[in-house]
Amino acid sequence: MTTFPQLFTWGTATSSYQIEGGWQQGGKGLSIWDAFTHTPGKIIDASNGDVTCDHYHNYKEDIALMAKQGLKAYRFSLSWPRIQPQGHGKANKEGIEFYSDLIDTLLEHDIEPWVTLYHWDLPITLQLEYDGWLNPKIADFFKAYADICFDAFGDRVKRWITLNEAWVVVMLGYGQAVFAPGRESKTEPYIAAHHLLRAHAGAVDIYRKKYQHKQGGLIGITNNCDWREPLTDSQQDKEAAQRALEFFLGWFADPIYLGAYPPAMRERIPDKLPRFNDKDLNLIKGSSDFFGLNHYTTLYASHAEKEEQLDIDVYGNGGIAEDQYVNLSRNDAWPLTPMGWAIVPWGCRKLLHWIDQRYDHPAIVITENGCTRDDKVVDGKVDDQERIDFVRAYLNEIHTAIEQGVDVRGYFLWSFMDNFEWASGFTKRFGINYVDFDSGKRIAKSSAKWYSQVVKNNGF
Ligand code: PNW
Repeated sequence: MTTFPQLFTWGTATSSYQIEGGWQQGGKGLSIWDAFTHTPGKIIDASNGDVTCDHYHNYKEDIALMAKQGLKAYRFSLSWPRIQPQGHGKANKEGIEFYSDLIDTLLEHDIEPWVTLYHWDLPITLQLEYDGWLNPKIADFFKAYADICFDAFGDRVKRWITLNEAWVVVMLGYGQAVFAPGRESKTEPYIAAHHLLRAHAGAVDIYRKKYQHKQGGLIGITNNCDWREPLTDSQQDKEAAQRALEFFLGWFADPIYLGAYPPAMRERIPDKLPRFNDKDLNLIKGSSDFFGLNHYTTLYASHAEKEEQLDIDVYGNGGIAEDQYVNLSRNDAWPLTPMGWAIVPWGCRKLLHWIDQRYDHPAIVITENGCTRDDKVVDGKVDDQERIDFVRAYLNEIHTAIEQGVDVRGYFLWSFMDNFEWASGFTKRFGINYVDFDSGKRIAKSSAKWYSQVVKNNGF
């Protein structure tokens, strides 16, 4: 049997917009995702998160299911417009009560809450009045919002994540227009990224100054990154893969762990990259107590010599290709999930080593990993072997990395239950608990049972 370290955290994850519903209830304001989904043409199946899993009304039942499955930790996010309907100003009492009850219910079931402050549902007022993440002022708004949350929940919440996947926010939201707020630009992602980093650091600062010493929790950021494997052994391709990783994860992790944007970015796009002032940099450097990582897939990287050689948009998740001079590709032998994401478990191990070396052996928490499969319900059950195989293979590689000395402290499976998968709507199902969206019923699937065994045995 493969066993994980004694204090390893096992859990599952969700986010507010994807599961809550109750979009106009309890005094909640609107978010950019409410507006985006209600705009015809933005979501594949024209669906939205108005109701989704209706977790807002069923959270007690959902938490009871978690407990039944032996889950020890649950990562979820707070809806900023549920807490501050206008994005600034007074907190909404009903919103605070909702999350307060949810947290109490988790603790009653001995489940540790891991709370993300921002998983993409920006109050729409901040978009309309201030241009969202493009405005430097957003950092102050985020800090004030974070302060409300630490004050209201920090007596019981000991694990905080400021931002989920700043890379997705800026690349898909401000670069490629596929996520809210739906902007398409070659320069705005760098500006939005800059203010996301400043906002993160401001929230961490207030936690450390006002709360951490008395509440005793930890705070960090979660970034996402695929692995980039050099296409060939050539020096040029190796450098291309390194460059691609610096433009992906280094963009957000280098300022926090090394105090500057990565060398590849500073060399190639000095004029596009905003500069930190000393005050910002002081706050950003060292602003994460753990290294939150979401990891899903791997691509090859190869060097492009000139612009004409760039294969732009073939694999649209590489950042701004013209800035990197990197081409991405796939091995035909790699199996694909229905999302089109390649299943390459060893890429996860290599990425963990890359992080370990570059950032001097940080404590890493895998805050998301998982896959979507074409599940079918037969007689109230789902034969979910493909997802079990996926998770087992990735966990094996993570375990190998731990044996080789990488400090991995936890694993959160995405996702606790099927939910609204952003631009894919309800056409993709990541959850280990099947949700019948017509009746709102949850069906525990085979992988849910298997994963709970892993959790119980602290190994597999
Ligand atoms: C993450 N990409 O999103 C999010 O944190 C979850 O909310 C989401 O449901 C999950 O992964 C599955 O998609 C991502 O294009 C979205 O590289 C897109 C990308 C990566 C992560």
